[in-house]
Amino acid sequence: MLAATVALIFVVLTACGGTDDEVPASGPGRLEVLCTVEESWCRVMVAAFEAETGIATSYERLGSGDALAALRASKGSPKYSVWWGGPADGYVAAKAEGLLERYVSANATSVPAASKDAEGAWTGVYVGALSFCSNRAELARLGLAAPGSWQELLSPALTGRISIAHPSSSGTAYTALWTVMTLNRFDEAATFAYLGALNANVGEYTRSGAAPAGIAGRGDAAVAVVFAHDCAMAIDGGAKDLVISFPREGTGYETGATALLAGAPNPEAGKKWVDWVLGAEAQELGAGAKAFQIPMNPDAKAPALSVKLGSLALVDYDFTKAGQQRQALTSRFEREVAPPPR
Ligand code: S7P
Repeated sequence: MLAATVALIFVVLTACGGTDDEVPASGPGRLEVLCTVEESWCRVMVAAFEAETGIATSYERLGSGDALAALRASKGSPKYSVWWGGPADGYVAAKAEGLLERYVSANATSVPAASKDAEGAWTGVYVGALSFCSNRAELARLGLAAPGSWQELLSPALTGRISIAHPSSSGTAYTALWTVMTLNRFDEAATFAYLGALNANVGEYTRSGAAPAGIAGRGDAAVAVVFAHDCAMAIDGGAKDLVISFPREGTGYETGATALLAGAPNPEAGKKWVDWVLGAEAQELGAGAKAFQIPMNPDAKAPALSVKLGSLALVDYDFTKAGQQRQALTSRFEREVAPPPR
């Protein structure tokens, strides 16, 4: 009798114990992903993960700078369980601020050491290279060839005709800033002298890293500085007048990453997400969403329109150093070069 009463009290207490926000004790639960790639790819991934696991999954799309700001503002109790996409520099900065939870996925073994955090705070999922994405008709009108060096972007003929995102909001633009730092052997004065000169040719700083490809595609800029895969996406989407070129002195590249977040509302579902996005099958879904990044998993087939890294001069891009200096360099950019766009 006593045992039956105790059991009944236990059942009632258990049934009354949850709140609406709590993940059910049984069943797969819910997952919210902080997504830092193009919207179309976020949608495809979230739908496929939900179909595969039965976990009700949603996402919010924010650029790297805005994603970092959102994580800082909700430190310790984010609404998202995982962050997926965006260059690793942002993840390095997030780790330093205690915003990431370490998780070493069994599926991370094939990821090279340079493309993941040594302590498991973030893991690389794709690679992309920075490019110049130019409008042929505009170049012809200005009497220019597709730029083949960072110096050529300073041509007076390009005054007001370059589009690039602002490094405070955009991981793409921060990749460009750090590339210039690397080419200048980390001489900040020389880097900012270059960025100041480039500023004279920038017609518009966008918030989003990929947006300049669309602007150049419409002929509203002659040259966009974007990841090559974002230019390829615009060309594939109909902007046939765009042409991709690369700086011969070296271009920067990104390792797009993923991480479990500190204080994640559903860490178990978050870990499943990290495991899943590291798999070859999930990494091959990008092509269907016209996302032409190079998959990190060696078993995943790269889309035909992916950049061929072996054919490019790449700078020695140090994600750790880049992430550590992100805040200081973007603040200096805001003070000395241009304020962030609204
Ligand atoms: O579009 C895909 C992509 O270029 O977006 C990420 C990008 O950094 C996010 O946008 P922001 O530049 O606005 O932060 C890249 O990781 C990714 O390849």
